[in-house]
Amino acid sequence: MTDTTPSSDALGPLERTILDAVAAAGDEAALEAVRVAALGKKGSVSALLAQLGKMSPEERKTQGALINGVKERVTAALAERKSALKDAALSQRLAAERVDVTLPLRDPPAEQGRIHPISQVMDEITAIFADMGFSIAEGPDIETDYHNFTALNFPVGHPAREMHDTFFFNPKEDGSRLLLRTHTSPVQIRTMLSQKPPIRVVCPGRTYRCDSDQTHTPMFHQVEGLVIDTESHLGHLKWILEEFCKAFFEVKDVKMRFRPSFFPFTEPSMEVDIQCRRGKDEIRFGEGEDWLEILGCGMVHPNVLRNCGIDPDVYQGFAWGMGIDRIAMLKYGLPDLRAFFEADVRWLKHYGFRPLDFPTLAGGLSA
Ligand code: 2U9
Repeated sequence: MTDTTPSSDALGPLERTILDAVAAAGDEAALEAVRVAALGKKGSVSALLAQLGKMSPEERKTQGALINGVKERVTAALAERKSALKDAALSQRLAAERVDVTLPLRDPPAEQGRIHPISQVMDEITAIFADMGFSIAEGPDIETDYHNFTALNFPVGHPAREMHDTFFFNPKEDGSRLLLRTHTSPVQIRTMLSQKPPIRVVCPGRTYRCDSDQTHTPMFHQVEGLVIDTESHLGHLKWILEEFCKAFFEVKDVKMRFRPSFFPFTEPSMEVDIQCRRGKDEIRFGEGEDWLEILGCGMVHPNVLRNCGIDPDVYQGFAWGMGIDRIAMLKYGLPDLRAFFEADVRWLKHYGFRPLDFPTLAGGLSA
């Protein structure tokens, strides 16, 4: 029978090898591999323990004490290394996930977004008229020839139709053709067709004309207003427009000048200038000797009332219209009309308005 008894001399190098491997294990997975190789079912220390059964009682006593001593020290070393590796992993994770709570907060999305100056000016204008008791009405951008022209007293073939440089769609089978509305006036036509007087509406929206140069863009914005009642007259119109201009330009007083003009849908028709002072780089309202044209207006033509089923012998009213883009540029000192439509976020960050600062007459329009 061969002697399988491990000598204490053989146990020493084995224990050192295992303890070195324990110390060298760089993570918990490597350490587990060392444990299995030593103490697992087929491990080197387990193999030694398995031999105890074949020994004489005397040998078993001495060898058992030696091998179990190795097993205990290896087990203790494994536990100690495991705990050290856990601590190191935790320290590493804490360092990687470090948060500096003293850093300033990043702006939430609602603070970063900006309202486009045109939207801001539309909101300002509608806030002023809503405060006077007007409702806001909207309608489609794609209109019929009837709502955009015929109902507004533009006779078929009349040169005023040509002045609008209309974008037409291809004609339908019946010869009729849709168009991109050239003004927001069809919204008032739709309002008069669907509501009975008294009517007080303002209609903000996009409008389109086939025109593009330094001061015109093919898509632009308008706000129009309409009042229909039994006794509404030019005195009311003048008061409304004066109150509007004072509120919009945020001045105490403003002089206005009404000049005769022509529109097919109003009679009489007028263009309105407001007093201003033109400086080198700025324009001031409510002072100075210069004039700036800001809107057109007039008494609604009896034909327009008739076209909407309203009896002009009973009802009368007035209307006005203004372009928003130009007055937005004037009010907020925006130098270039084209920038409105370029969607440049750097421009919007500079000229845009904070979304939570709503324009109100009490809180300030441009606050
Ligand atoms: C109805 C009846 C009458 C709206 C009006 C104007 C005068 C006007 C221009 C201002 C600058 C258009 O953007 S602009 O070029 N508009 O001068 N608009 S009266 O009159 C109406 C509207 C609807 C049913």
